[in-house]
Amino acid sequence: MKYLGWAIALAAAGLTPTASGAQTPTEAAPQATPTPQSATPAAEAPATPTASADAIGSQANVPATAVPAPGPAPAITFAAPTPGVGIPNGDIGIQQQVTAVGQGAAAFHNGPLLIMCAGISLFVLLLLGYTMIKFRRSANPTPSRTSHNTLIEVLWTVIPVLILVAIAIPSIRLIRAQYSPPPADVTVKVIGNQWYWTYAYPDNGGFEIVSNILKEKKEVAAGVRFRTEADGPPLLAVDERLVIPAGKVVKFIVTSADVIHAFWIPAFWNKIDAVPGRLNETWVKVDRPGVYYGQCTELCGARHAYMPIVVEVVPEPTFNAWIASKGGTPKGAAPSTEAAVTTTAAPAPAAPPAPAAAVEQPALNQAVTRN
Ligand SMILES: [Cu+2]
Repeated sequence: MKYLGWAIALAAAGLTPTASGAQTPTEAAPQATPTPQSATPAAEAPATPTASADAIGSQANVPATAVPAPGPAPAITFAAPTPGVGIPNGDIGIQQQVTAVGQGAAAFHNGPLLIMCAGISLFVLLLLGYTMIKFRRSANPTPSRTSHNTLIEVLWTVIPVLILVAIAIPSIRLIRAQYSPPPADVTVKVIGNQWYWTYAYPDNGGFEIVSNILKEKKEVAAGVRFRTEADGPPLLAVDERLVIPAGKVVKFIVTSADVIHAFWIPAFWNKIDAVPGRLNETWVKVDRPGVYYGQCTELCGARHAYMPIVVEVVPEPTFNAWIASKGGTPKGAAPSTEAAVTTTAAPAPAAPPAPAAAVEQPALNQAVTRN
């Protein structure tokens, strides 16, 4: 019955759960106002979400019967995360990197740096042990008076210098790569707020989306959108994802509307402060479509732990369609009226297709929002 209620609500208002205010309450961000009719000018859109040209593998979570034809189709179905990629999975060490800078940095850390650290630690430990045993008091009743040894002093100065130079050269090369962005294909302005993120696409019509954490089912009232497994793990799932195209240089201009936050997606190897009144810049180029999770990493107040970041990397055609569905304009294109997009990432596991699951997951239909 609840399921039927959703279907009726969709048909009557042309709204998806998020658009109808199913939003994390209280401190939740001001949501972009949905435009019930014009935002989804797809009354003729196929009733089956998977009929989208961009559906590439994972199927939409809403069965065909959930959308009463010929009403407006639910707009966006996001991909589910891929275990082990872009998401913490309990492993120690650095997350699998999906950018060239990240891969270089992780390889440098996991290879030469760890080997050097372990070697130096072991050497110092052995030296200490040797000294403690060989020069113990009982074996040396008359202590040595040696105070200088030119050779050793030169060695313990020169060798650390060489080690530091060996670390500095690849490190500086990596820093230069990180802070010398190639010309951007897409620009996203990232704004930290207490305690949510907004993402604006200035080159694509300037629309802005608001991204709030998704609460657990038991924390929200009936009918309000809650987190599902397809959204991601607890405390990391959001209602609106930051969508970027695969294989393109994406520039992030990062700032804040209130206090200092930090924008961090571990799989991208980028962490940059969001400072009020200041524009910081970082960039990524991700070839692998998928869902990548991050968090605010600057203590920014009481709900600092509740402003996660979710980036979904999609093929460029899907990205352009998503832009259009948000009321934006794909770069270099005339304003589009396309809607009813299914954004999916290739390796994502299919979400449960059972109607019962759809009842439990009213949230997967993303609202079409526009400014
Ligand atoms: Cu923050």
